Amino acid sequence: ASHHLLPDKVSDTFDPAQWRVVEGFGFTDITYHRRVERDEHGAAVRDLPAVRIAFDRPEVRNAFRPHTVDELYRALDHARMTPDVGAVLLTGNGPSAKDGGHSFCSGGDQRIRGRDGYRYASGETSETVDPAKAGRLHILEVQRLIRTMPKVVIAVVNGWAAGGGHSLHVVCDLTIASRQHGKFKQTDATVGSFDAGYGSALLARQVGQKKAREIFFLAREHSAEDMVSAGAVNEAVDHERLEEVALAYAGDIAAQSPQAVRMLKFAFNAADDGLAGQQVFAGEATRMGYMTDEAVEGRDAFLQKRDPNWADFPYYY
Ligand code: S0N
Repeated sequence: ASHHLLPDKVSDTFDPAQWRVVEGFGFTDITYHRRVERDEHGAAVRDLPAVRIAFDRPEVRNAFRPHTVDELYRALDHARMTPDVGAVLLTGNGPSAKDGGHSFCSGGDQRIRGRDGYRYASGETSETVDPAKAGRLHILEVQRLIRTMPKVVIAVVNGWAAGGGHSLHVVCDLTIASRQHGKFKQTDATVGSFDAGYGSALLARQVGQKKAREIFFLAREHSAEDMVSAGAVNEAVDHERLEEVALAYAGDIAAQSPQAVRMLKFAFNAADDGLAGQQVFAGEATRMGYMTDEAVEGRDAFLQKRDPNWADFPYYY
């Protein structure tokens, strides 16, 4: 019945008519929506193959605390395992009720970070923070999930992408950004942090070594249009059209073969991901191999306790 109701308008870029809440999670730090088609009465009649996952802490520029990262991982993993979802929009809610600031994500919540982080804890307290999690950069697990999930993840940069938020956009398959509010600033070095993995090395693949080093070493602000020119952002669009354009991307992706998109994503990753990239690509190749008569013969021969007969299977096609 709740599918007949429009969800709350969680962000200025969010069109409630396009979405339903994905129920059953009780998220506090993120929102999770599934795209729907509605009939003329506004009732959701069909799920469409896109989801929207958004940071929902606009008062701290959508910084993530450990609990936020846990929720983000669960939503992404749910999207990964939902067979009829082909694209994930990752974005930030807002603007901030406090000062009107727009943000995609400003990285790790600096009040709860690493050694002695509880001194500054706010929102999450020394009682509620799991010390093991505060000391652990499990946002890197989220990066790996985005990188290896067999779906296209689109960063929809509606405001600041800073620090670890900048790195999240870098690891996404595609990025579109608000022309008016999308801002990019790699502040890791400013706060004594350093994403020495995808956040830096993959950025250098996208924009070149000199530009990537400039982005990190100078920690300057870059506009959406600058980042399009640099090669790190696919498109800068007017803020009020951000979701519409993101959904058009998701729609075009849904028109392609899921298997082909997945193999292409893993192929694009493979060269930079070493053996881990080969393993992900090879896993899909093996899954396809299992569907051939040849692999079925190998399995059946084992189960029937006989020698396999490869006579029907050529060495060269
Ligand atoms: C994003 C920036 C540039 C926006 O500037 P603007 O618009 O002037 O807003 P502010 O007034 O600065 O901010 C508004 C309010 O939001 C709070 N706030 C902003 N960002 C954070 C944050 N990351 N953590 C906590 N609070 C944040 C401000 O304090 C302000 O609050 P009030 O109104 O109460 O004063 C600008 O805000 C900015 O530069 N932000 C910091 C960006 C940053 O350095 N991020 C961290 C970089 N490093 C990482 O992300 C690596 C991962 C990581 O840190 C981590 C993650 C999990 C576990 C551990 C770690 C770890 O490193 O140890």
